[in-house]
Amino acid sequence: MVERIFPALVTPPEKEALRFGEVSLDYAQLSRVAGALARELREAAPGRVAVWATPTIHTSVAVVAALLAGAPAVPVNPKIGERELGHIVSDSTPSLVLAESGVALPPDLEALPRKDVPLTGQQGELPPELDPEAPALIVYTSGTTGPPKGVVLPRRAITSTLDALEDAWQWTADDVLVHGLPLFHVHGLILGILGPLRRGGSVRHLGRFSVEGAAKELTSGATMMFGVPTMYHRIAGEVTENPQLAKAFGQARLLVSGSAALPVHDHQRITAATGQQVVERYGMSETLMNTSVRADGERKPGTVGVPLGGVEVRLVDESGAVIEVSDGETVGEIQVRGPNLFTEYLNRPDATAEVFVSEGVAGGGDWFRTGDMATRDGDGYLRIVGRKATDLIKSGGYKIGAGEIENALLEHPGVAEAAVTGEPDPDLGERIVAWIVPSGAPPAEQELVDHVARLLSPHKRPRVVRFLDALPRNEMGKVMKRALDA
Ligand code: MCA
Ligand code: AMP
Repeated sequence: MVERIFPALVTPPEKEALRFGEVSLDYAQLSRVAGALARELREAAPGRVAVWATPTIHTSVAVVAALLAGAPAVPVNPKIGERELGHIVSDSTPSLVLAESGVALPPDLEALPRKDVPLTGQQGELPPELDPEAPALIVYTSGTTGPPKGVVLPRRAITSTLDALEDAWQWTADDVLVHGLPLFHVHGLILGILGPLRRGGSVRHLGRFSVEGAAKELTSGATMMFGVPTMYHRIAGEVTENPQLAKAFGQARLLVSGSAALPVHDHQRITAATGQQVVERYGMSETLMNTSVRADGERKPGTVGVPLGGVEVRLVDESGAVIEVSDGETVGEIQVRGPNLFTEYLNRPDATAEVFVSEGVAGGGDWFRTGDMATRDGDGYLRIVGRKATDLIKSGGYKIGAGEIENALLEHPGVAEAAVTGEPDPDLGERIVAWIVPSGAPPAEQELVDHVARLLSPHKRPRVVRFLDALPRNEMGKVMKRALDA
């Protein structure tokens, strides 16, 4: 028999599973409601289902039900713009959309059959567990050019990554997680919701992240927090000023940061004020989690720890040769292999073939090229030092491709040419800068910002707009982005 993704839904423990503000479900209630919805989804034989992924309990129930039913779920950012949504719907062709009742949907989703997500349901049999290779989730992620790609995640990637984290973080059913992450990406959804449910533990979601909100939960039973570096940067600022808050974060069993690098200065400020040493882990939509500082291991700020159980990690140099030394200095691209990996980019065999290699050459093989550059020290700890692609920007923990923003900007009538870069930002890690050659009188900055937010997503909007007479180009006509940054 295949092992279940959520054993706790079969024999529900008497405890809270999910809490979002005033609304909560215990395991017996979640088993009934998600089980009933799963049976409906199976009867409708729907193929893929879109989930309107607001930060609510409804989204969690919808995704759990889709997993129980075996319907691959496509979580959609509820602030998504029209261009990006159009792409996701036409690429993933969901047969229906799951959403909280009464919530208005944009036209591309309104056009699909809709099923409201209930919070009560009849007791019944849970559907049988599926093939571990079957697709569970399709998560959209940005590349350097073109629209986002759908990362197809099989069921075994989810279970293997969550079980490796159980080991690395000594994560148990007694843990109560708090976070305020969005539920349309791996971090907030797979680690932050499915993680506690697989352990038979609890999660309290803040709806929207705030330092005070997280502190309040940590003083009333929460044991762990997950966040992106922007959140920890804000925590570092506040705990330094406020001893009450410092005490609250000091009580946590484990504070975990990921999705981007947490600067050593923020690590140090948090440790000085709270006594906590934040644990960093490194992952990607395509690979789920690869490495982590272990709860029982040495904490080395500025590193992302050691490979997780079952995950093979290697560093590869420019020529494709595997780097054998562990000197903390030699830089190579991180490549990974293991059960945590995705199966493919939806409808993109070309893009899938490009990222898998065997012995350094693209086109097949089972090693995934992350594009992240790192060193490895004598204890096997990785330190991420950069990224191969300059056209990928990490802002607030979101990965954003420069190309998709440039294309959106070029759709504005006031823009003749556009180039997008990332610039260091103390709060967001990197901020998006738009360099614009106007087609006539320069449009208002805010108009361009709103234009990108409306077409793509608010988190992809430029935070700075700079107007130029011409973009610096090389003899081939290619924009020299490094000259812009200078
Ligand atoms: C602002 N807003 C706008 C506009 N300007 N809306 C429309 N048009 C505009 N022009 C709205 C926003 O929608 C938002 O609404 C509010 O103003 C503030 O937005 P923003 O400025 O973006 O907030 P922020 O302060 O920059 O947010 C910081 C944040 C956020 C909370 C840290 O960046 C965040 O949640 N990051 C998490 C990213 C993440 O989960 N990444 C994981 C990827 P409202 O106020 O209603 O919200 S998975 C991954 O990376 C891998 C697997 C891994 O390793 O984890
Ligand atoms: P995404 O494609 O949104 O899943 O983002 C994955 C990328 O986030 C990785 O390729 C890394 O560049 C970055 N990332 C995730 N976790 C960390 C971390 N702890 N430190 C540095 N970068 C990270």
